Amino acid sequence: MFVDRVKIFAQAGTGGRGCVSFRREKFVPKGGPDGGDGGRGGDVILCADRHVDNLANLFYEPIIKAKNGGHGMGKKMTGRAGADKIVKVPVGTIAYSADKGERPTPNAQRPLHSDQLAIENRELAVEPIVDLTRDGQEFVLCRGGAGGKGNVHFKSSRNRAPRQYTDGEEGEDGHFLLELRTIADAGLVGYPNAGKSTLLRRISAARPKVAAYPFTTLHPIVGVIEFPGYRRATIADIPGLIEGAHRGLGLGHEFLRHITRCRILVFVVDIAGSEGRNPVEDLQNLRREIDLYDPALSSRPWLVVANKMDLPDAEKNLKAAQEKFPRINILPTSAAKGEGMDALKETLAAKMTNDKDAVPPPPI
Ligand SMILES: Nc1nc2c(ncn2[C@@H]2O[C@H](COP(=O)(O)OP(=O)(O)OP(=O)(O)O)[C@@H](O)[C@H]2O)c(=O)[nH]1
Ligand SMILES: [Mg+2]
Repeated sequence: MFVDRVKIFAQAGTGGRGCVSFRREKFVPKGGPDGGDGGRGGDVILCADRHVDNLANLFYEPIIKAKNGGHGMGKKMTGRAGADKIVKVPVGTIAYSADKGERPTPNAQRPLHSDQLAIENRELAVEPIVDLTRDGQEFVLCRGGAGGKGNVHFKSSRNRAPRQYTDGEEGEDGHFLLELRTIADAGLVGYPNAGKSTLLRRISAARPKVAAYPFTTLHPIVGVIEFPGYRRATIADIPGLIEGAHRGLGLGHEFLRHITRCRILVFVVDIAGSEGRNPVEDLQNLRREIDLYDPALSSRPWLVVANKMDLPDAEKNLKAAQEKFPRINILPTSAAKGEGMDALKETLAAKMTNDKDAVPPPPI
């Protein structure tokens, strides 16, 4: 299962209690206080890991607790520190605070509708706490409590047999919303059945499912393209978009969030119009949907892949598209036959190294 939004409850460990104890030893009368401190509680730490590709592990285990610290002991022994809880999350995970006081309800099977989520986000109206964008990046989500003090700390000339101690501090806790925004160099955007997954299979080693029905791809899949000279780029296949996605039609805008962090948008159209569609209109609709989702997205560098060139009518439609978008790079391909793949790869490589286009996407 692919999960890209999840609510969790995290609780760091409580510090151990300080100890009240007195030194007892042969020939050492009134040995004095020797109660040690409590150990610290463990932290809850988020760690970005490129080998994790979604948040499903947290979906099944939304309550995360780190271990408590051990209590202090006699002979000035400090209690053991509570073990940290390290939660592996995919690179591109953003954490928001979602504290409304309640415990997380079991996560709904499918994340809520995007508009609802947008409202929920606005309700939270919070800045992200952290954005984990690098592999191995760590963030302490909840800090463990410090250990309490043992009675050795309370001795003084007037208080020679102190019985005071302090309890350990409570660890931090809270509700958090974790959201994944896939980070890739390029994102494939297109209508269902345009051939996005077929294209990704051709140019990378990724193996998304391909079938002749709409919405075959249900969640983003990232592939790696190798360019000559040991250069590589990541490319994300996003589920098909349809007109009215902003109203929640099809899979809605649910997955567009994953292309907000792609540097280049690759629009894939079925140039043959094989399902009675007009490719030029398709392209305009896609651009509009992107713009409705986030106007900043429509100003990203983009190119068009005119797929299914092996079918009749493709040539004619390609000419029409080129006339309509004269300044845009339109690459004719046939993903099924593997034609035009080298040109596409070259264009992508050039676009990625081109300084002007290589602006890093905004963090969120
Ligand atoms: N004739 C022809 N058929 C193609 C070409 N590329 C893809 N197809 C076919 O189009 C159908 C849909 O391909 P997919 O790659 O699953 O399309 P998609 O864009 O990933 O679709 P969704 O995942 O549903 O959004 C499949 O039956 C492919 O075999 C092409 O270049 N020529
Ligand atoms: Mg697909």
